[in-house]
Amino acid sequence: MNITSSHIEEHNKTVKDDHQESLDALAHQLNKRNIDINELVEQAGAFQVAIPSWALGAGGTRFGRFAMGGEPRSLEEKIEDVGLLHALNHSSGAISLHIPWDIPEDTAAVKELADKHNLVFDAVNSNTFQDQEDQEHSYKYGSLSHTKEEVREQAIEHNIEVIKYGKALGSKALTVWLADGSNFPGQQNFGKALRNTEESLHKIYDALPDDWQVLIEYKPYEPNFYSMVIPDWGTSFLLANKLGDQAKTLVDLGHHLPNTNIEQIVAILLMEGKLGGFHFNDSKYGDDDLTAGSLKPYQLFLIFNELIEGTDGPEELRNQIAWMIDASHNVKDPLEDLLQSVEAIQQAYVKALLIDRDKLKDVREENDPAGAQEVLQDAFQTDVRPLLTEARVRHQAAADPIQLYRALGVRKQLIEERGADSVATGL
Ligand code: PSV
Ligand code: MN
Ligand code: MN
Repeated sequence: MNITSSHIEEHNKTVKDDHQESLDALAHQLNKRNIDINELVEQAGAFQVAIPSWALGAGGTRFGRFAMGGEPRSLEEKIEDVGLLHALNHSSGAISLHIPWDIPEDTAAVKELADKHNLVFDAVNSNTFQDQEDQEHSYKYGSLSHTKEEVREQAIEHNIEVIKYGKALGSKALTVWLADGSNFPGQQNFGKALRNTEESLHKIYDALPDDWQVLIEYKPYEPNFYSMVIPDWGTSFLLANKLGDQAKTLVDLGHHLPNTNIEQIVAILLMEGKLGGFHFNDSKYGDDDLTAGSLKPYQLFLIFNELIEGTDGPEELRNQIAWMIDASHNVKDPLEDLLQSVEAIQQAYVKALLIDRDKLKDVREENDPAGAQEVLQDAFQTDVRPLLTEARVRHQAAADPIQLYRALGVRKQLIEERGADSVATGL
């Protein structure tokens, strides 16, 4: 399945007049606020969010998985799927791989295929939360934190191998998410488990190329429901500080207890130069159940407000942080879902760029909380969709990606090519 430039042009022609009308109205509105719409269109068009290789199939829950057909059966097909997304929205120009789910047999060929789709490789992810067939020691009771040295060594070796794959593909970061923890009180010595993790991470850190980063994720619960070895940002931050400048914290929006003030965490990590990456998703009950921005778009906006506040400009912000989606759903077409996620993230980003920073500074100085809310709402309530459409059109992508995806019957064609019962590899 290929989306060609004529598919795009045809589609864009059909929405051209309507789009122009909405864009002019928005430009007029922004002009009155002394905001140049073209500059924002440029910023929006430059924003890229990496797609995780594990989000391209129907994820399922522990109660079942309902394959949707046409799911990618190999790493090559996963790259093709991300290529489709990028052709449609021009903002999904990177893919994040999970090893060993996505072992590139021939790295040069895989890189060439990605190049063909204008994709680069974002952070590579290790997997020490599952046992593989040919594995000597089990991770049932942990990996980098394990009580037994031989298990820790095996997990360290795996991470070093993941770095090697990433190097060959041009990645610049390793993301470590540990499932390590305990299920019952008394099962684990908390201090010892953390110390073991720190020592193991040190060995991985020593194998890191100079221009790489290691991103440490945290998660308060699951798969262990009593304790996790890296449960929160404080523990991740602690480890990142002990390791050195190349180690940073990764914030996954789904990895917080209810009502956590994530934007404040973001602000503090940024201030300390330790915010390395993001995993975007949304959630009502836990982890990555919902599409980014589908439930709490205001929270997403507040997070971007802190991101912009804490960096020296949009370009610096874009380059400083690894942006990625981390989601897995049971019933949506994952490609449609990912298009929606990227759009929601871009909306939050652009709306945060609209905030009148001088005014915000003034009302804060004057201790005027109502004034601060007015400033934020002025930006948040602006409908920036025409601006994002314009960014896509200017980059020869689809004015309305989902509309074109459906009009072209992409899923139907993928089912014809790959079969109605094809299930994504990995997971
Ligand atoms: C498990 O919670 C998880 O969703 C983490 O967020 C990781 O980033 C992801 O899986 C892939 O390992
Ligand atoms: Mn994650
Ligand atoms: Mn997660």
